[in-house]
Amino acid sequence: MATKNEPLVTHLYTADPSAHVFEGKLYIYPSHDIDHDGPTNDNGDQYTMEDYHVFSLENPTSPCVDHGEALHLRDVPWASKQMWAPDAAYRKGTYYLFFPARDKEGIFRIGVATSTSPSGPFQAQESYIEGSFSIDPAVFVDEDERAYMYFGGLWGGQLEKWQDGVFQQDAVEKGPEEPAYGPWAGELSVDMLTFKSAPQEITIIDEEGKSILAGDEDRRYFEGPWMHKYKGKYYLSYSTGTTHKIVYAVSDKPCGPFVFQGTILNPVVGWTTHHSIVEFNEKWYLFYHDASLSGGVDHKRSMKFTELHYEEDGRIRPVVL
Ligand code: FUB
Repeated sequence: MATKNEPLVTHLYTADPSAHVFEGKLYIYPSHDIDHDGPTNDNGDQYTMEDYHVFSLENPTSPCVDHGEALHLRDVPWASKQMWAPDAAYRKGTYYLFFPARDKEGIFRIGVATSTSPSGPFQAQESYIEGSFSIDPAVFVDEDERAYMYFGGLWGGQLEKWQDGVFQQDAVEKGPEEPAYGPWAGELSVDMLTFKSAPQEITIIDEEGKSILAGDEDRRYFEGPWMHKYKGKYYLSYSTGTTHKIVYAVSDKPCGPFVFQGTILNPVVGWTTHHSIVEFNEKWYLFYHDASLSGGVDHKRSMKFTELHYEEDGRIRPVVL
């Protein structure tokens, strides 16, 4: 059993935990970090992951169970390397594992694999989702059963290279006074394997209705989107990357525009920060990672969780670890 701010497991390095309640249990879909001595850079070459394990908790005080390898790179026909932050969803008897990886040309795409069990094993589709790009898929199924995928990450995640709808290796990054890059969102078809319509970029604005700017590194989107709904409002939370925070913005609609609210989690040990938010038995939990177990090695991270609280007005109380 993990205690507050302790790794959920210590036999593997795990990161980017996406938590869901399936079949009455908490299931966690993290990245599986690999130990190596290769290069570390802004392109994210240090994140060399090759497979996914699925984990579960009967409840927040029970031991974390490792269900073993659920999908390996060798079984994904279109992918070449770097299986980064995944997510999972359920619809009509099938579990879907969504995951980013580089294709054979080195371009990040988002794929999907299916299983009849939340713990896998998952069977990958022949190709990535048509029209997908970049990293960090987060799939949200709304109360009306419509499913949306949120995705995108700067730098190693290549988001800034897709601004004209095609991959441009030499795309010029936006200046600090320009509106920031947003995450993208696309509604999924009922088969959960394709986009129903082309994904669109999401706008994040401040309380005066002005766009958050690219130079506003304490508030602008970097990577790791997550969507949840609380009292009828849509909460988009994400990592600010270079300032290492988890922050959030709120909207009345699933695809925004979203109004920036504040910080959920201040910087943790390690460069990246990545989270998910889930309700279980009428309590809310933040799943996150840090690199404390490895002594601060950025690509050797451990998933953790803590309870999350809302204020009366719907604001999220910043987490104190
Ligand atoms: O785990 C690899 C990458 O690091 C993820 O895709 C990002 O969100 C960051 O956590």
